[in-house]
Amino acid sequence: MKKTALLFFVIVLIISVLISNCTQNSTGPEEPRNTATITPTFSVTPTVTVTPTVTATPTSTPAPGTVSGTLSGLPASPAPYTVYVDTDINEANGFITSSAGVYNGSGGAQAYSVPSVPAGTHYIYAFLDLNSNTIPEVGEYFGVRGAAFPAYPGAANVTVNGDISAIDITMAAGTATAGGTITLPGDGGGHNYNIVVDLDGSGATTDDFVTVVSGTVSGPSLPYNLMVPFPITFYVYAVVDMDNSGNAPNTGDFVGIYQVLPSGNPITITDLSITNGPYDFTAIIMP
Ligand SMILES: [Ca+2]
Ligand SMILES: [Ca+2]
Ligand SMILES: [Ca+2]
Ligand SMILES: [Ca+2]
Repeated sequence: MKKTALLFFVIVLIISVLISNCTQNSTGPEEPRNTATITPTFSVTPTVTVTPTVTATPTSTPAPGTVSGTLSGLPASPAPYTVYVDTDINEANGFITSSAGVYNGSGGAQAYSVPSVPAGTHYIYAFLDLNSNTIPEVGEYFGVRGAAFPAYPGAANVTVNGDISAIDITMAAGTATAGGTITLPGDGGGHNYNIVVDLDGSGATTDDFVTVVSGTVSGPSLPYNLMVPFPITFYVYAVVDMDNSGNAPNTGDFVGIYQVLPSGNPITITDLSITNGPYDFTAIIMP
């Protein structure tokens, strides 16, 4: 064998031995394997069943209707009457609806009917205007459903849901519910005066007059009594027409308002069984 071949043989032998050792190592005792148990994690989502809540829908809504009844306690005098439906007991600040007619003066009672009253709970009140001037005055007749004047109900008490009948109202003659004396700046004798119960204290707005008392002055002072048929807040003022020019005040007329010029103080009455006051004040000569 040549030297080169011998060397090759030796190298092959060494490599064979090395490979043999490596094989033995790889086939030696196995190392313990990781035996940890892998537990799968499952997320269980609860199944919630939602049951829809069904709310019963009302099948009817409140309906407007006709309110009818009888006014009783009326005097033996023919006169126009008006029945009001309102959110309060105060015709002068507006009302929901009304119905007017004429009482013929017999029997002391009058049937009434107010059509197309909106659904809801309302006050119902009536006025008999003996002198047909549309102004409430002492001796004229008033009534509110649920109480007899001077009493009145503390809350609206007539509920409308369709036609409603037998809403009877007891009427009674109104008395003076407020009064006082106006001191004039001179003798106004023989001149006409107007004393106004007004919601806002301004004669520029006349649709909020509650009542007006008119007459002729007889001296330097002017006592007055008023029929305020409602438990309300109002202003009182007076004009004496010193130049006989008419109702509108002008320079030289006597003017005044309870209690101080120019704005006055409001008056609130709640007891209609007495003459509230005295609400005295002093007038001046209009500049
Ligand atoms: Ca009103
Ligand atoms: Ca009247
Ligand atoms: Ca006014
Ligand atoms: Ca005048």
